[in-house]
Amino acid sequence: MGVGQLPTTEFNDEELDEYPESHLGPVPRPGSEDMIQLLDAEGRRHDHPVFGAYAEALDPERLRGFYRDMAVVRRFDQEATALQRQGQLALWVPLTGQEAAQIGSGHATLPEDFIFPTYREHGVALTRGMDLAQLLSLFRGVSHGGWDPREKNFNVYTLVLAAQVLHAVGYAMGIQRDRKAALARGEQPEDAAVVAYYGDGASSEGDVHESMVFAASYQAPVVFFCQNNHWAISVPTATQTKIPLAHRAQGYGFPGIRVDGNDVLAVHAVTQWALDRARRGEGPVLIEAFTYRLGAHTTADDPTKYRAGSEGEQWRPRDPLTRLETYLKAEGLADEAFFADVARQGQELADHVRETVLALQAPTLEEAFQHVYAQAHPLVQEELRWYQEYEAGFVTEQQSAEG
Ligand SMILES: Cc1ncc(C[n+]2csc(CCOP(=O)(O)OP(=O)(O)O)c2C)c(N)n1
Ligand SMILES: [Mg+2]
Repeated sequence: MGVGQLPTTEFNDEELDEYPESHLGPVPRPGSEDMIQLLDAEGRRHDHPVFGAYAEALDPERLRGFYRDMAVVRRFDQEATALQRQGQLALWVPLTGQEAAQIGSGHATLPEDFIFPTYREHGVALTRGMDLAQLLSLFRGVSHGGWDPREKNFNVYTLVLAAQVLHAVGYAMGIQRDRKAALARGEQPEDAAVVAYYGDGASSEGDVHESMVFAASYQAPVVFFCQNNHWAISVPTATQTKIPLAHRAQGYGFPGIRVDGNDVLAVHAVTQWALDRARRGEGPVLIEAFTYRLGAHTTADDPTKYRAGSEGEQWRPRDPLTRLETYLKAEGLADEAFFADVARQGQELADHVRETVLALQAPTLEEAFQHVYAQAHPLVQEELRWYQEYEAGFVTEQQSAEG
């Protein structure tokens, strides 16, 4: 195959017309032509027959809140990257470019919903009210998880691609069964739903297929939120799929929507629509958030080795923060004092994160063996004893100094 024939991210819209209408559900045909967008790259608002109302319902305070969170999490991302470069973290996974996809979807969730993130969902963590300093204990290597998933209904980060998608569907099926049991007892349970985050690369994992089959079969209250940031480390999305990822939902029999992932209003609207639907018991939805990873895959990666700089230049004008800033200013919804305050809040968070991370203590040997099982396990205890004896066999610095 010559270089000219290499796959691209362009799709043939004529072929898409062959998809049967009945499989699409009550939403506009997904695809490159029909990507949902409510705020374009120039900061202009657009209406939409289904999703426009969700954006209309947002008051100026919430719009400013979306901007603030996107800006603050970007500042957090810079600080974490700096901490890694200064040797304080083993690794960092930057989110820059994906703020709208994360802040928009995260703000569509309710406290009772349960979130299954990958390793990059720092923006979603912020919307859940997490202390972002907690995220860094994992990347400093002082914790196996970093936080209690039950505190904010935000699962621990999962580095095994797509594993959390299975967990999410299992959890959603659990919600269904608990709900049924509660109703049988005459109680009125909360209508909670689940969001499973994963990437374009992870979409190729068999786990995602199995998850979608189960979710469809049991009408599980789950939203599959795929952030298509165009790269799986060095592999472009075009290698993972020959059709828009959102179209895969048709094969499972539930709606798939492609949304402009850099448009926080559209992402919020589409996710809220999908979550409402899931909470009503109408089953899963797949959302493909079309976005772009502006930075490296991780701090261990050098994207200049595999992608052209011109690609980033194409995406920079589509920056999720710029378009909302333009809109807020044009509509007179935010003044300079607001933007200065956002910058101050970002700096405050960065200072807090730095201070907290530098003070993090390494776990004791005993702590490192905890939480393998819910209850104490004889094999783990035996391994701990062996390790303690092994460690005790070393000469300490003090003994060595004393000769
Ligand atoms: C099961 C599994 N296979 C391979 C890897 C190595 N790996 C880590 S991240 C990554 C790319 C993931 O790309 P994508 O799903 O698009 O998410 P993104 O990193 O772009 O957010 C790979 C291959 C892994 N962590 N787990
Ligand atoms: Mg990706």
